[in-house]
Amino acid sequence: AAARPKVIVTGRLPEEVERELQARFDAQLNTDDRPFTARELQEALQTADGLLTTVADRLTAEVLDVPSRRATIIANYGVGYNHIDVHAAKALGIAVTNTPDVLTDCTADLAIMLMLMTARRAGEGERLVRAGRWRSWRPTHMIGTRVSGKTLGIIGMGRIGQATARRAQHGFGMKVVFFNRSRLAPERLDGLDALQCDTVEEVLAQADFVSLHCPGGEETRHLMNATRFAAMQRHAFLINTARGDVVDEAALADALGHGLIAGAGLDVYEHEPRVPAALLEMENVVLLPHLGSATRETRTGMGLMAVDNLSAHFAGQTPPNRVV
Ligand code: 8YV
Repeated sequence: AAARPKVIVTGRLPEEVERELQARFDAQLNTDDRPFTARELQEALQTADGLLTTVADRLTAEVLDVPSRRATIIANYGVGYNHIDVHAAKALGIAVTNTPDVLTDCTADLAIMLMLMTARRAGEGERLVRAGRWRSWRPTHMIGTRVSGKTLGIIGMGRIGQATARRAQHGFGMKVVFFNRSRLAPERLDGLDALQCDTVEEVLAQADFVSLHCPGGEETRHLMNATRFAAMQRHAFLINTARGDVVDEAALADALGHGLIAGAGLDVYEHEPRVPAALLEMENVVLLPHLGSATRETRTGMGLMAVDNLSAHFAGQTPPNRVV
């Protein structure tokens, strides 16, 4: 029998996924769960037929363009792939795949959770109780902001943006306004009642909550900058479950510091796992460690999807979720 394709896995994955990888490939699992260095990624590209990578791996043009490369596919664990230079991969003839759809619901759930947490001061309240600083119930204690019936502004109306909008509209009776880089035909909204804006500014001017759902990378880098924060309503909140680089973190800290916006709920950061010190001090900011897809069900689904992409590629087919 022909040798099984060799696959190097850069992160620890759910058990079921690791079992499947071992069943189908000559899989080298990352048992100590430590992120790969650039050098280790290059060695992996030289010694394996395929890599299964995560958002923790920086696959720059320099890393990809390694001499005597053996790998012909990078199956990314995650829908976002701005950590992979896909233009370089394409030029080198390396296939790249991602894992859309399976994480849409859980990421949208998390966006809603951040919206509720910031508006209702959940993190702050929890810290207070745990610190033993809750003295008594008082009518004016820790007053938050009503979510139901407010206006949600979505930047990036793809799968996750729409799933978030649907939850907001059906669960909380919110009005939805949105901006998408290419204008969406009404039938693409699948019955969702949402007002499409021509500019980001139009969304910012109306929204009580602004939730980011666009991809990261050059095109959207610092889309939320000082000018855009100034264009938000002073009582509005920013929610980011997309990518850290969509937000200019220094400008965000500034806007929060000067009361230009009311608060922020963040799951992603410009330089993960680093979080700006200024944000750590602010009670009106909720900070999560990139948990959007972090449920047992979704993480397993993502893994099995990556495995299927690898299988199809090694069988000489176009992988179902090919990006390039
Ligand atoms: C993952 C994500 O946690 O899919 C994405 O784009 O950000 C998350 O689902 C991460 O990408 C894992 O590699």
